[in-house]
Amino acid sequence: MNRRDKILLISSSHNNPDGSVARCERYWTSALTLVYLKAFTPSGFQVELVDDFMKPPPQSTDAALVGITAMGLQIGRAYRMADSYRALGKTVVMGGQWVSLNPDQALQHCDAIVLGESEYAWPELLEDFRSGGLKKRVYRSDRLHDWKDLPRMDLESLPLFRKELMRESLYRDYYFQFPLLVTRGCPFACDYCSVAQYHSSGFRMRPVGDVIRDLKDVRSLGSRSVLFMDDNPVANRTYAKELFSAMAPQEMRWCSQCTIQIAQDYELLDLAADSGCFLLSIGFETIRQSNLSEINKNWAKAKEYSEMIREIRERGIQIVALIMLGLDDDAPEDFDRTLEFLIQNKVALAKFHLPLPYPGTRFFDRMDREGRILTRDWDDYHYGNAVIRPLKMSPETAVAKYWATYRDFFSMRSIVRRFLPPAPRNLHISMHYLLANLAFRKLQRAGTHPYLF
Ligand code: B12
Repeated sequence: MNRRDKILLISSSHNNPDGSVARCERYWTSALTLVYLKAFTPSGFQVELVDDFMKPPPQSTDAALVGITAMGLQIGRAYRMADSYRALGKTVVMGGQWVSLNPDQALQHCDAIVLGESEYAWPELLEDFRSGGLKKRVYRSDRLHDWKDLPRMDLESLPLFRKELMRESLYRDYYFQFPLLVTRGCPFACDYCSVAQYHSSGFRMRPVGDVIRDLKDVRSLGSRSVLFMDDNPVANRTYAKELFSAMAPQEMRWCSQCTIQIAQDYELLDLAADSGCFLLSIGFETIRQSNLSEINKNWAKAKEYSEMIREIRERGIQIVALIMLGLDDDAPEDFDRTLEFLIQNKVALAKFHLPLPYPGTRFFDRMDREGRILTRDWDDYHYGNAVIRPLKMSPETAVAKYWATYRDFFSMRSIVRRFLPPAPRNLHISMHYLLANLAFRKLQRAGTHPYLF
């Protein structure tokens, strides 16, 4: 039986190269997408949330409508799931960044898509569905939500959150980093970035008071640790300073993705540290300025990176460096130079990426024009694959150097050089990431990618 008042919302996982589905027993954080959509669902619908990363979505369901979200590498599996639910007679809808940048491709697999932000389009789609059926194949709202007074999200229903495990853990504060929405988008227009494309380089902020309300909700769940669901929370310095000042008395710990802009203003950096920032994932991308120019990220200055990293570390904030290897001006030796740079600058963790052009970005269009796209099988779109032909080496060399760089990043010598002496502030955080390095080293030595893609 198909129930029109029941919705199954799925966050897709991805397929491993051997075809198995990537799964985990517990995870350190969660996206907010599912609970956010649930919060915007009109009353009268029953909503079931499944993160495919944790458990397989039900093969049979009485829900008439299935909504699927996917990021990056997950899109291939998401499309296959959409096809199979449609074969069961379900109405399938999809949304998110990949889908919004590639609407025609997505529409081959589902009945309708929500293009762009869905705060208004999602309820409209559901009302259409309830009152007889979808009226459009593409739902797109003509206005953006002002992001004030967002409905409260049911964080306990996050499928990846295992409350009982968190409560039992000695490492409770590190165990699960609750997702927190603060800002959306980024004003820059780096060519490879789907966020820039999706938000047309727009940037929006939630009122500081609303963010503090959500922080208190997390606190009431017994946690002091949050991860911003942001792309660049410091894009507006005045706002970021106000936010961090308001966060400090809450005595929470937080981590986030952000740009190196955070280290262009030491007052901002001090406030971030004092408000509980312990880890930042920063897209340095490359230590060659010519490469930064190539990807339209010339606003970042590679020659300033060392000093900026030192300033961040001195304040007790650890860094995850996001690095692209094999950009157009990189020769194989540049992989080694970059590795040495990360070691010398005592970077806690690094995530290496061979250049991966997401369709719908300017980077993809350029690679396509230059005839350098090597595969259009989206399951291949992970960071250890040569998806584009590099200019100064063969794809095979790029892949071999990629894995060698990971191996050497997690060598004992590298770990010792990166963690000794430890950062002067927040010694326990340094120790935590030292242990994390040893765990990733073990995975890497066992032949597994140190991080889940
Ligand atoms: C949290 C997060 C994660 C977590 C997810 C854990 C989990 N499974 O729950 C972790 C850290 C594991 C992760 C991993 C990855 N991530 Co991620 N992640 C995010 C992050 C920071 C927040 C997502 C979020 O909650 N946003 C808040 C919600 C409310 O916004 P939203 O998801 O965009 O949803 C809105 C709309 O898009 C729309 N919508 C979205 N989906 C759907 C579906 C339906 C049916 C409808 C109606 C609407 C709709 O409605 C919402 C309201 O407007 C985003 C960045 C960002 N700012 O969103 C990146 C982001 C989504 N991730 C991205 C990527 C690439 C990845 C990885 C592939 C990276 C990698 N290392 O390989 C992996 C994939 C994981 C895997 N296993 O395969 C990219 C996606 C790019 C793209 N073109 O698809 C993003 C945008 C980051 C970036 N800057 O590039 N990620």
